[in-house]
Amino acid sequence: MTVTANLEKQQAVELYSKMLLIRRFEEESERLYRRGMIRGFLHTYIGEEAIAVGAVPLLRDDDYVISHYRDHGHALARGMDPKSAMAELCGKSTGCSGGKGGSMHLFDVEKHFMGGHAIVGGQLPLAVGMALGIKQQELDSVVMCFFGDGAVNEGEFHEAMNLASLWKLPVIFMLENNLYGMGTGVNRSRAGGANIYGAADPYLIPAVQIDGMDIMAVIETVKEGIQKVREKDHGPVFIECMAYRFHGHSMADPSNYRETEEVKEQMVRDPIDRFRTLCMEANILSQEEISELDEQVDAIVQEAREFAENSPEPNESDLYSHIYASPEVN
Ligand SMILES: Cc1ncc(C[n+]2csc(CCOP(=O)(O)OP(=O)(O)O)c2C)c(N)n1
Ligand SMILES: [Mg+2]
Repeated sequence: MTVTANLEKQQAVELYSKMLLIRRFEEESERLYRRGMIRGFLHTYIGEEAIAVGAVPLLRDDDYVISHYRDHGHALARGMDPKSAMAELCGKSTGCSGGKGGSMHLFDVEKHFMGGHAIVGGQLPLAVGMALGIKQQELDSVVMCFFGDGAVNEGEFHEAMNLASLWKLPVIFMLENNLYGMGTGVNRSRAGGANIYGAADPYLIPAVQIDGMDIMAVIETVKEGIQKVREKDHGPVFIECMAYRFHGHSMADPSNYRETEEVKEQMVRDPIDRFRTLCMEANILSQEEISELDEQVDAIVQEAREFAENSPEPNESDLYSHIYASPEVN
């Protein structure tokens, strides 16, 4: 049986369109950054799209997703409106966080997309807290938590793994191992090297490592993981998705710590190219259909850009809303 044997045309259309939407959305956001329309930080997910698109759509509406600052892919895969995401990147009031969060703080409570967190590893204890809430309410929702290889060296990672396992909480830990944390290779920052999934062993959490740039592998593994975690008292699972980010850590990164050869070699694994080839070779999608989908995605992204450009900045009066403390204004 081939990997495409169970792939329906409609599913192929959805997976391809979603991955391409994320890619084109981020390419457009890079252009907007260069034009000064987007300021602050901008971390793209280019090269890693198969992880979010393979995993997130397998969840139910009452499940939760939480992510790190490289969050555009997870938010769009969860169904966030690209217009509201682009407006947020541009700091506009129509953005999902009112234009006050920016690229690293996308948020959509209705869709149970709980951010966008800039502190490396900061989302891990939050995911565990959310899962504890689910368990205490005796619900069967699950929490899918995305984080990078850099987060594994944080104390919070170990605290989160410990409590999630001890209390048998419904968390799917989705490690996106792209081999770098900013400019530092994982072999230079982690005792134990690049194969991280063994870090789940001391906490008795079942763990696997997969090719995170192969969307079919992501779907197969995550589907099984969700099923297990949803069982009462099963506890968490840990999925290490091996990937590579094609661009720098952020727009401010000239990326001169990686050899051009290495990047070129990794680009052969491009998840979108591989999936397109797979669908065409298995006669699931034709060249014409692919071209049509490409055009549709381009139109969505252009609409998002126009919406963001034409949206107003937040009002001065918004300065003091959605913050913890009420400032004393004299
Ligand atoms: C607690 C904390 N320490 C340091 C930083 C600075 N910082 C931002 S991103 C990053 C690298 C994280 O890499 P990784 O978790 O592998 O995610 P990736 O960027 O590769 O997706 C660091 C060190 C931070 N934001 N938070
Ligand atoms: Mg990394």
